[in-house]
Amino acid sequence: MSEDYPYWPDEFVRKYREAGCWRGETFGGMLRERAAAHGDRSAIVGGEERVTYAELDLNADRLAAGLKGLGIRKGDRVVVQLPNVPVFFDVIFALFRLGALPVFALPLHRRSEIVHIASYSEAEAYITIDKYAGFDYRTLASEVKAEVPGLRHVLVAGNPGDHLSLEETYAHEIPAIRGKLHPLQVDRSEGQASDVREEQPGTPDAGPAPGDTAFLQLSGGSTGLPKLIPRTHDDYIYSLRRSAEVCGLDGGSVYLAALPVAHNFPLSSPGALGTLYAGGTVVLARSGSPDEVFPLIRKEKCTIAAVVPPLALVWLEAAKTRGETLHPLQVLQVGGAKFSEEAAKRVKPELGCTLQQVFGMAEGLVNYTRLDDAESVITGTQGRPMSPLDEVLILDDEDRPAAPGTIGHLLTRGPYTIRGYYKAPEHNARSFTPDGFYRTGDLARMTPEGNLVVEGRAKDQINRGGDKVGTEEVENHLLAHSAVRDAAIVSMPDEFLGERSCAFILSRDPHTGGDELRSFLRRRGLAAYKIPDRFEFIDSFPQTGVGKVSKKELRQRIAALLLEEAGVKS
Ligand code: OOB
Repeated sequence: MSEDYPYWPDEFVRKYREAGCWRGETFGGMLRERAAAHGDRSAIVGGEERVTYAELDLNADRLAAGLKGLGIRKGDRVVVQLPNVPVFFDVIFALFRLGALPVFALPLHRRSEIVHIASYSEAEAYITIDKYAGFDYRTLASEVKAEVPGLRHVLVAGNPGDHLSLEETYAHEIPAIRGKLHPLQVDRSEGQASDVREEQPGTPDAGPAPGDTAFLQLSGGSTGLPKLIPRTHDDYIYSLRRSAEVCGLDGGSVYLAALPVAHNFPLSSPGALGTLYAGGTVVLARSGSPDEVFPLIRKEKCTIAAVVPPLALVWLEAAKTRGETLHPLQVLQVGGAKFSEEAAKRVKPELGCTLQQVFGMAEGLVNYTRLDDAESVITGTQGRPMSPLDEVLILDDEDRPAAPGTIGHLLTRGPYTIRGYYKAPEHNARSFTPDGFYRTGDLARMTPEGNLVVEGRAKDQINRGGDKVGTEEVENHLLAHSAVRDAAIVSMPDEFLGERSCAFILSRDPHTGGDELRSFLRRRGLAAYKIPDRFEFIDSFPQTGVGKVSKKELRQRIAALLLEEAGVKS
């Protein structure tokens, strides 16, 4: 395994295989098997489109053949920035079959983020859509292409403008490959099953092996720029299978994707991919708006949906105003950020479905409250690890075990938690212990029954209702402004989003205000959710004992100011 993609040591590989976590499956093989078992069943529903398993399987082959024709090969990275449209699944399964790696971007990402991930991953191609939610991705793609010379192809779903048409890339004929893909063929050289495609007799064109990296996810970021998270077929498929079990999914399940499907939560917890693994149907919503989602739940008879806490609040308010429940929805998953206990208690009586709290991370570990847990566990905790092989530690500041039940740093290791970020050895040395535990940066405590309660965060990140903002990334952008001598971004409490961001600025120029800095960040192509919600101009930063900026004190300052302002208003 290349050093760019840190992998588990042999003893753990053996352990996870022997325990039956890693079964040698690949995504290409998984889809082929599902299409063979129930080809006529709906796999994806989006707008007026309904795609069966057999169609998805065929589309993936046709697109894989077309992408191969463009020169995209096993191991190549391809930035995928698509919203909740059925073609997202054609694209990712086509890339999985080729063994090329989707690098998942979110629809809200803009030039700064896409340029960063395309250059960091040395991507060959960028696949996006023409327009969506009022934004023209073709213009963004042109800007990105101009800044990232290595990017050879831009493919656009819909009207491609100056770029390549994604639709026209699908091969009309699949060169003698259908029926010849053996989903679980044993690759004797490595003793693992692999996804082998024989294109011409005698010229085997091997797909990825189960231990290969399947894709790269973006981390929330804390220090420096966001890192890329390499997930293998083996580890991710295990997380899907186990998530589907914990969430009781089967062939009759209908999953409503109201969050952007490229994010790890709606993708895999159990998300769209877990639903496909279980043979169910994925219904794609364009937004989380109750006007769209409530009728869609009824029409498609959705059984499970996933939201972030602010969206849960919107749904609760809308249900109250309309005098409706979410019937026939059975399970509402809430995760990505802390869900307040008061709001959690309202879900069952007001929405008529079971709440499941989900505390996960793109790096791996996912905790769920179980559907049959006591109500106090469901509303008062963030659940427990999904796998019996997940190892969880709660440590004090000196890396010693914290006293039982007290708050400490959460670390984890397990069969679907990465051992390191892609191409980031220095960062990995800080984010992982020598024996491979990932330092989540979360502060948590464990209840006597073994459930986790998230109590805060040690990492320098802001969780804006589930959208993660690495403060250093934004501070560096601000430092590029001539009027900014120094910048420190901290979270401030917010009733709706949980947290918003406040930038404290040491200014060189009293005439430069928040509006100018806001539009400066926008011009630099930063995603809107990363732009500070508030700017405070001060003369000096409070310091810690060792002379670092005391973000703790800045947080206290802005919280006090907010209270004062609220007092003045009321
Ligand atoms: C999910 O993944 P990421 O990578 O966007 O963010 C992970 C971080 C966690 O380290 C934690 O700080 C926070 O998001 N978080 C929560 C939470 N769920 C995530 N904090 C409090 N309560 C929760 N329930 O956000 C993610 C990935 C898979 C499943 C669910 C969420």
